[in-house]
Amino acid sequence: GLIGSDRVRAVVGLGKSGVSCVKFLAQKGLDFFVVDSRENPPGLDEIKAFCDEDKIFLGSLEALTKLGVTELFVSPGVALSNPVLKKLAEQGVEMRGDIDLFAEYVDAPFIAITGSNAKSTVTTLVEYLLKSIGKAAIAGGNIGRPALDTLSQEADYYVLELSSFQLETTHALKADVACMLNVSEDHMDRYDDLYSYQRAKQRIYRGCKSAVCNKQDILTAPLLSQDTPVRAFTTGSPDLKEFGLLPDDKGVWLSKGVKPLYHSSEIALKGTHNLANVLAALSILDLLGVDIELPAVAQGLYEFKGLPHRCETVAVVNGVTYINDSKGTNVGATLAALNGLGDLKRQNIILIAGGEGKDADFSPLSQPIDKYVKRTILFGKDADLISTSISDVSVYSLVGDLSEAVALAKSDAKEGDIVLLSPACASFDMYKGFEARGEHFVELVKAL
Ligand code: UMA
Ligand code: ADP
Repeated sequence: GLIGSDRVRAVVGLGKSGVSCVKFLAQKGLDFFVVDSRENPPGLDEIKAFCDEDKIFLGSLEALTKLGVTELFVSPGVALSNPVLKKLAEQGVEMRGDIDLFAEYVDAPFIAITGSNAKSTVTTLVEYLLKSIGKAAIAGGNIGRPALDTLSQEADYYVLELSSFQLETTHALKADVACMLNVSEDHMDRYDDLYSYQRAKQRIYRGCKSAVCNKQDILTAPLLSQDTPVRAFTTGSPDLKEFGLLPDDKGVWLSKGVKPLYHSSEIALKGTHNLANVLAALSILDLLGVDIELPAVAQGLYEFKGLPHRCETVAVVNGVTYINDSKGTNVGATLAALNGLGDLKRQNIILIAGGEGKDADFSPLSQPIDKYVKRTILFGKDADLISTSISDVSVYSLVGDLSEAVALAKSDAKEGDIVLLSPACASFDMYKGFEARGEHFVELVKAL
């Protein structure tokens, strides 16, 4: 059509997001260029059917400066601080992303979920609960299936997991429910400080119809007009309209205000951090107008056991429990795992950590390590760096790889102990991703 016909678009990056943008724009009959800094980007073969070869520029982003572009769809893996992009932005070129395109075209209600941790768990749980009550729900975004790809299927609800990188290039999200779960340091190799990272995450609330935030994490608090409905969740006792926990002698009740809804013993997900995740999911459903006391919701909570690689029990060998938390790729996740699994009466955990630290500050780990960990076993690129943060409080060993780490953990562990892989780091120094690292751990444990 005429609208936007004067735009000159380019898709920047040919990973999963770039490929989804190419296919989507092509299906809409819109013209675009494609640029990737790599000579041989992963999505190249997949886009050939949707894009003429003379529109594809590889090996550098420099081509963008010569194409007269007005609008870019920048992949999340490409930093907006890239010098070429920075210069174009200064010249008024719009920096958009796949999520902005999704928001422009989606025609069903959608939920957007961000946070430093628990995004995938809550996204999957919301999708699961909506399906349990008979709704067609499809999850996508940072969780792995690009948001635009979900639009090829009709749905009652789309459930998007969004990263700070995706939100940086999203200008008008207008989610039906926008939820920020928590903020703790991550990706400090891409941000100047915690606050610029938090500012990116706060964009989730732009134009939203309703919002969910974490009462115990001020950085998640939305700035919205008074008439936008907001639900806060907390692992403390809830005020009116809040979701929280009310204790009894056998555990806690997940409650809305003073009204108990579910007992913690009925919920398949374990650990206080996971109860927070369930409360967040219930808050979202409540804002969608779903009756959160429906038997189908109860059944869903009873069944949903969480995702692999997130505090997943692998095996109990000689009375020692081996737990795979390979998705613990930042300090906040490892803190949650230690606080969730630690025994206040003794140091019961042997922690295996390390990898690509993304310029994180590891010092917050020292307190729970002091409380709960009897030995820390470190491997990977930033093992040394972590050791300097914990050497005062913990016995630690530096090992060459995960297989040495598991062997050492086994020789050290006594009945009743937990061996926890929760690296507080990304895996890319030694693995293709957190899944490969977690699968390697599972393999090593199964061989014990
Ligand atoms: N790259 C270049 N040059 C380019 C373009 C990309 O070198 O011109 C590199 C990037 O530096 C990066 C890699 O290619 O190392 C992949 O980047 P990408 O933007 O092409 O990634 P996609 O394949 O599109 O995958 C992205 C998300 N990846 C990132 O944000 C890095 C995926 O999240 C997401 O599942 C997918 O879109 C679908 O929406 C992954 C991730 O690691 C799981 N996310 C981070 C996290 O969860 O911590 C934010
Ligand atoms: P994300 O998609 O944000 O990475 P995941 O659900 O995949 O979130 O979980 C990532 C890591 O965070 C896992 O190690 C998991 O055990 C941990 N985690 C889960 N829930 C919480 C929470 N509420 N607070 C902190 N960490 C959490």
